[in-house]
Amino acid sequence: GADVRRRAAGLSRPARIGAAQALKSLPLWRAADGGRDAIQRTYRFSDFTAAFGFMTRIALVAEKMDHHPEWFNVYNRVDVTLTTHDADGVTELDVTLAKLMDMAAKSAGVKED
Ligand code: H2B
Repeated sequence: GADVRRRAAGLSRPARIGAAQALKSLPLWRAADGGRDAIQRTYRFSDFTAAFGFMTRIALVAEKMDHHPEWFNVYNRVDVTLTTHDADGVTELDVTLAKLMDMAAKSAGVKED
């Protein structure tokens, strides 16, 4: 798994920083409700094609990072939850993925919040 690959590369597993710290650099994200250390954002696009195009681009990024979103799509809406399961909470990997998602969403014509 990721842990083994990261160890093989001489890297340690990412440390938990927590949602509050992560949110300092992610103005459009919020802390997950329900006592889980995770961050969430809902994206709305013009239609399903734009939403799924966004998801397709992010799927490739996530696979390369070996860091995967929890997400839920209905038509033009994508609800995203990010957390690092290996660290039992939010890490810099989630901040990095969130920023990449925000950039990809802009390219896909995300609607204003
Ligand atoms: N994604 C997320 N969000 N957190 C993880 O801890 C994680 C992951 N671990 N994707 C990876 C996969 C690991 O489970 C596999 C075995 O590489």
